[in-house]
Amino acid sequence: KQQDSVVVAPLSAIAEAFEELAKWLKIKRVENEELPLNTFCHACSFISVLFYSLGFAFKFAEMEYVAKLHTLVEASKTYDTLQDILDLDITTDTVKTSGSYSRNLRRVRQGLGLIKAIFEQFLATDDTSLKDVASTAYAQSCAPYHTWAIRTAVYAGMYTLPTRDQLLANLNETNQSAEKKMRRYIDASLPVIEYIDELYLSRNIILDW
Ligand code: 1PZ
Repeated sequence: KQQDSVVVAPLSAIAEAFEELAKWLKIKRVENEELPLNTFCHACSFISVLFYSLGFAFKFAEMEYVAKLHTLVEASKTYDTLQDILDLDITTDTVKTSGSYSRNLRRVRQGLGLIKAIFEQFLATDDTSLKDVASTAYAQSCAPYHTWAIRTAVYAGMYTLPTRDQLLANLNETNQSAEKKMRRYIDASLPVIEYIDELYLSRNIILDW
C-alpha cells in the first residue's frame, strides 16, 4: 500500500520522508541524540522513485545512487548512527577511500544537495526545457566533485531530459502541486544536509571532494 502511494505520488513521499527526518533532528538533537543510519537510509530510499521520471539517460545516475545507498543500508545492520560509520573510517583512515561508508555517505549527501538545487532551479524558472534547470543545479552542487569524464557524460545527458510538462505528467503533478512539494523538500532537506556536513567538519574533514 505504501509502495503504491510512493509510485503514484513520488514527490509527496519524498517531501514527507525528509520532513520526518528534519523533525527528528529538531527534537532529538536537543537531547544530543545522533541520527540512526537506518532512519536516514529509509528517507533516502524514496529518492530512487524520481529517476523513473527522468528517462533512460539517467539510468547510470540511478544505479550509482542506489549502489551507494545500498552499502549504507548494509552498514546499518552493524552500525547504529551516521557518526559511527564516520568514526570507524577515521580509525582505519578510509574516509575518502573509494567505496568506504564515509565516502558513500558523502556521495548520497551530494545527491540530496543536487535534488535540492534542481528543485530550487525548477521554482526559479518556467522554461519548457529542463536542460538549464538541471545543468545549473548540477554545476552548483555536484560538478565540482566529479571527474571530467562524468561531468561530460552528465551534460550530454541533459539533452535527453523530458520537458517540464512531461516531467510533471510523469510525477503525477500539476505545476502548482509540484512546486509546493519541492518547496517542502527544499526546506526539510537543508537541516539534514547541514547535519551531515557538520559530522565531517567537526572532525576536521574539509568538504572539497
Ligand atoms: C529535471 C532534473 C534532471 C536532473 C538530472 C541531473 C542528473 C545528474 C546526475 C549525476 C550523475 C552522477 C553520476 C556519477 C557520479 C560518480 O562519479 C560518483 C562516483 O563516486 P565514487 O565512487 O568516486 O565515490 N557517484 C556518485 O556521486 C553517486 C551518486 C550520484 C547520483 C546522485 C543523483 C541524484 C539526483 C537525482 C535527480 C533526480
